[in-house]
Amino acid sequence: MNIDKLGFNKWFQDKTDSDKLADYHIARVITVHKNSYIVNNGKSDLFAEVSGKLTFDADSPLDYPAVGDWVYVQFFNDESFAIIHGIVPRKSLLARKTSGKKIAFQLIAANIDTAIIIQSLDSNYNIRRLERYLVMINENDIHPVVLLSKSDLLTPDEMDKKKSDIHQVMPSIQVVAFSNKNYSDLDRVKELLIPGKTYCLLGSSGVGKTTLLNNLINDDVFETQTVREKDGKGRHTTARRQLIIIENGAMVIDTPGMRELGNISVESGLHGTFSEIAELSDQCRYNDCTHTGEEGCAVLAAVQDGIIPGGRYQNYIKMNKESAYNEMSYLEKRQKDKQFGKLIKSVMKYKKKKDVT
Ligand SMILES: Nc1nc2c(ncn2[C@@H]2O[C@H](COP(=O)(O)OP(=O)(O)OP(=O)(O)O)[C@@H](O)[C@H]2O)c(=O)[nH]1
Ligand SMILES: [Mg+2]
Ligand SMILES: [Zn+2]
Repeated sequence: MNIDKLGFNKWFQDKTDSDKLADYHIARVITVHKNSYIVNNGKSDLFAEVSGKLTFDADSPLDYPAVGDWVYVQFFNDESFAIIHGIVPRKSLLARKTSGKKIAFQLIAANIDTAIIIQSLDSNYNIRRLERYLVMINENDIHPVVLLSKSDLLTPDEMDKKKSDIHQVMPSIQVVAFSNKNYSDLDRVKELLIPGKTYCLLGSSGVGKTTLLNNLINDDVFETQTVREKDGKGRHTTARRQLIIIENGAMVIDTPGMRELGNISVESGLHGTFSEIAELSDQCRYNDCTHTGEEGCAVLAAVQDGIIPGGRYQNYIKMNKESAYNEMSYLEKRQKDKQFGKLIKSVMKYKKKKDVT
């Protein structure tokens, strides 16, 4: 095998710094541990660490390698160990803003061609959550596909209803329902995976991402775990992101289920996912309409007429707000938080006073 088979195509060749190729080799990051990596150079897997200079120069988590990244490496000990010196420009990046005061990013994966969002057809199925995933993916210019797992739990009619509910709000998205248990339509899932392309499995803990991967490689290599009886939630079994090459030569990245998908929205992703709202806003009376109560708002009118489902509208407004908050500068945010802190303090004082009198 060589690195072309791992997906190193012309796009990356053109972006590679030829000076660096005099000193370094190219490899792909296939596993990210806490402070170390496993890379593959087209021949074998090697343990790797980043160079001191890379750490020193890094300003944010975005400057560190993610699973799927192409990196410049130096080999040691007969190609059994590697030092990562730099990252080849990324074609795409799945990252999300983490919640909390500081604006920080968590890298999910790099150089993904298609993101596979998995929801299971039990209590996990949720169109609003699907929209949130799509916003994250749209903003990163990655092709999305939806898989509905655990189809064995539903009748064909119930399943068709859930599929058509998705298509009602997202007409063009590809949706495939399948089962890891009785293998129904597993072939259709396999057909989605093209050799040389990179896929990333996304979805809540317990939906069956790792079980699917085990089915794709016909082996129980990776650990899975039953879902808690009480609330149907998974237990966060997969702890790290790793890239696996399946039989036909497609590459699949398994990820740990995300606890929450807050704070990820950015303008372009929102507009891509809620395109009918973006289009309607041209017809609002005011240019800066927030669609929350203005007169002559075309979006609100469409909600009232039932053209846009209420839940979808609420989700849009909520994500829009989060996006505005995230795009504030760090200082602005701190000020806002401070103001909020002051407000809390004065309320507490007031309460105390009241308690005393
Ligand atoms: N009935 C049914 N159960 C399934 C199906 N797919 C997965 N499961 C079960 O769901 C549980 C969770 O599966 P995992 O593959 O560990 O889920 P995961 O998405 O990898 O979860 P995390 O690693 O925690 O993110 C396991 O007990 C699986 O056997 C399916 O299609 N039908
Ligand atoms: Mg897993
Ligand atoms: Zn409006």
